[in-house]
Amino acid sequence: MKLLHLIKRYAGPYWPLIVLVVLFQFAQSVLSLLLPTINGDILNDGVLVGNTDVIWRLGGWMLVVSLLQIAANTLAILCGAIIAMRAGRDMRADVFQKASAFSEQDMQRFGSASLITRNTNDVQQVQMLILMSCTMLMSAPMLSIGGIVLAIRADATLSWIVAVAVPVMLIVMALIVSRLVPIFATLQEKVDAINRVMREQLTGIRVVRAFVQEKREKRRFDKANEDLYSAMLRTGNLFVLAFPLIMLIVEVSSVAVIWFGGHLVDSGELEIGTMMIFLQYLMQILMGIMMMTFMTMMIPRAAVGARRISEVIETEASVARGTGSAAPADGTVEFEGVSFSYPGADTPVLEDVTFTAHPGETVAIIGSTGAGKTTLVNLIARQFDVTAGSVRVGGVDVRESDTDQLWANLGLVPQRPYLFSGTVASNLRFGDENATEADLWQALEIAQAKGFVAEKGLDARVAQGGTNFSGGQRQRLSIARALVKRPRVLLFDDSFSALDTSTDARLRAALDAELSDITRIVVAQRVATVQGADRILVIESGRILDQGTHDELLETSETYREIVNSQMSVEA
Ligand code: M5T
Ligand code: MG
Repeated sequence: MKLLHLIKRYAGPYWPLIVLVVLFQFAQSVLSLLLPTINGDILNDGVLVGNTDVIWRLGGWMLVVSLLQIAANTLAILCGAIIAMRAGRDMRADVFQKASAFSEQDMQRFGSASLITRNTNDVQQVQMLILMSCTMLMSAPMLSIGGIVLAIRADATLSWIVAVAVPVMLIVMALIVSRLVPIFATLQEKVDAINRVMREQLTGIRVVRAFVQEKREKRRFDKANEDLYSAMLRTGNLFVLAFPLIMLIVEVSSVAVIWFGGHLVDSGELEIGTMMIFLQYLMQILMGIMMMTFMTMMIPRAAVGARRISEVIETEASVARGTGSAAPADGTVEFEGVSFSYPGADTPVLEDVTFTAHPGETVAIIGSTGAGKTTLVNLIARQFDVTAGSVRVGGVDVRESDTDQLWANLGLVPQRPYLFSGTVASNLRFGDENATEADLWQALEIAQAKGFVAEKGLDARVAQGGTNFSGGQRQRLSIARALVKRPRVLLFDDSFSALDTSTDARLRAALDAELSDITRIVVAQRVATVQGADRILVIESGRILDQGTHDELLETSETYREIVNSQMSVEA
């Protein structure tokens, strides 16, 4: 079972603490079982009356045993808490690390909301179970079984009460557990649903407002919320029912002991102390059963959590990290007969793409929406693996090169630039932690971002996703971030689209002047952006239709001429 496996894996390393927990639980149970006997002996001892010496001695003895029992219990809980918290910490670290390595495809499979629930709520369930086990996995059965044995030994004539109370308790508990388990099993998914809806709405809040869809979205959230509410309410109802039932069984059986025991005491067949011993053991037995029940109830919820955690931990990221040790020798990017289809799709997005970009060259890619430009760029960064052919960077197939080395050589400016919460400087230093302020300013200058950053300073706050910057500012910051890295290959995926034409032109001029030895691959929609490139690839439906310089293409390529004409007429 996944749960056991997970507990073994994450609590296992703390085995010295587990040994301590077992010892403390054992000590605590033995001491608890000892108490009623001492207690009863005091009552049975006729000499007690008026004999202060004996009272002090036996009373003191009881006090010592109780204190020892409390100490053992406290230590067991303390060690248990340490084990559980550490196991939880380690689990979260592993889930985070796994999720960070996930490719786009894996992310889509789990969904980010679910990954977050898995790493918080699910881990918490397993952690709780570990904690509960550490406090009572051993003491609960010891108390009930030891209690039964000692109660029977104390007085066989009252034992039939145990024989009735224990099965009744077991049946009631079994009924409650059997009702709770199915509800518990679905709780996690409902928490997931809440997170998913809330996350989506917060991300898309502007769209929701602009389209006046707040009511609809609210209904969607209410439904998920209502779902969780009613499931929680049902568990609550069962608990409310459980406690009075348990108390009823406990009280009725103590009344029975006193009633029947009282008669026996009356007729001189039973000593009053023995009756008290019996009564206290009966309580311990019932308490033990109750504790075991609560543990049993935790198991299904924790098991669901464990399954969901294991799914993440056991998933091999679909694009494995390169195993090879080869590092790219230079900035050459080569595509050789590359075809690619997205997993699960039947039509290829790229077909038989072949081209080479040498260090210092600018290769531009132009083509209509959905032509496969982003896909092509992502293949260089090995976000996906090619279906056929090969992609080589610096002469090494990307699948055979060391992934960290590969990425260290690439500076990617994604189509949708993402900035992290922090400051402008902390975002730029993603490229190189040790970059000096002068380096940062230089990069900002090339990226034409110096103007607006200078106003706010390098320590200007950046909101999550960079939402407090305009689209064009974000693009330029993410260009600067790639430049700080000083890579051998720069990949611009439509990175100039949000810039006005004059900023675009200045940016390209600065890039040409400063980065003459760097390979540049520029995806663009605007002819002006690609015009000066050493080679322009015109792609359509994943195929390279034509390639050449601007002037050559004007001569040879029908499609390129159409693109040029369409943009001329718009601008004219
Ligand atoms: C090309 C499909 C998409 C399109 C084709 C990124 C991505 C794309 N596709 C997927 O199925 N899954 C994905 O994760 O691939 O898409 P593209 O490469 O993004 O095209 P583009 O960059 O040329 O387009 P644009 O709009 O950025 O100019 O059919 O469905
Ligand atoms: Mg794109």
